[in-house]
Amino acid sequence: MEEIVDAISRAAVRIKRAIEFGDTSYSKSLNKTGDTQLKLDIASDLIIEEEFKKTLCVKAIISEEKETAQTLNEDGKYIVGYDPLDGSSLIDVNLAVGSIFAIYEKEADAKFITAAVYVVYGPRTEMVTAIDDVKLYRLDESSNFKEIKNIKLNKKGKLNASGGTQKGWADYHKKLIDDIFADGYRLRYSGGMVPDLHQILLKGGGLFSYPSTTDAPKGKLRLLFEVFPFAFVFEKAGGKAVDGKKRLLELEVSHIHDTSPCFFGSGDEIERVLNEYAKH
Ligand code: P6P
Repeated sequence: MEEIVDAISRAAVRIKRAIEFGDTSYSKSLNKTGDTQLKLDIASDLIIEEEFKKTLCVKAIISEEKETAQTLNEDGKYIVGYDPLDGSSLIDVNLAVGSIFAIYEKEADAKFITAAVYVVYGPRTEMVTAIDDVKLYRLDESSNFKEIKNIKLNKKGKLNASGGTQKGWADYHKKLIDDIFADGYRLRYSGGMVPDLHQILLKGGGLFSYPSTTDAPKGKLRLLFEVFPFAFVFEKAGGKAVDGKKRLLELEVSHIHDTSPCFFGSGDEIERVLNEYAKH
């Protein structure tokens, strides 16, 4: 596992430089989910592939930017699902973006996830690893990630990151979100999953939601390389992660680009979600 974190650290340093000084224009190609790819999406994906190719314990990789899985080292133990540059469309307005990694043994499935790592490219470059516990690292002036602290969620938080097109929300979802704001929670939503969830983890808790909507009935966020890794991080940090009815880490995957409605948060906030959604 240390080899994988080292590979991600090397890739993160290279991707940080590509974001700061690279070509931020759009390419002519689309990814599997139909998003037009930034040249940076493609460059970041290539950087990560190159670093994992040197990491013999990585058997295969599944990238959000590619249609199918790729075998790298036949005798490897792990399969890594990753989103190389999540929220990349925010780069041209200079907002934080991130890379997300789920590490699976045997096969890419929630029941075989053994670790999760994400990197936030913001005013500072930070990395969070969830293996046995959740640790925060920060890139220092010599481009090394230094351990800062362990991350633990409080039982209840103050932030509410309410995603998804609001005109497409179910009435009961709108009631849930309005009730949370009526209790004094603060809206914190940038449109970047990584910084939005990072903020909730570091500010002690709250709720991030990307529900089923009329325009995205199965939600928008991808199971293998966005939802499962953050569900693993939140549960290891003492929080919970559900689809409205059940644990996200109990969901089955039928296609590598499957999505799901998702809620990540502190225990109290997730209980509110489950109570409201149980009525429908
Ligand atoms: P919306 C970025 O495109 C992303 O995949 C996640 O990073 C983010 O949480 C979500 O989409 C934002 O979606 O519909 O609010 O723009």
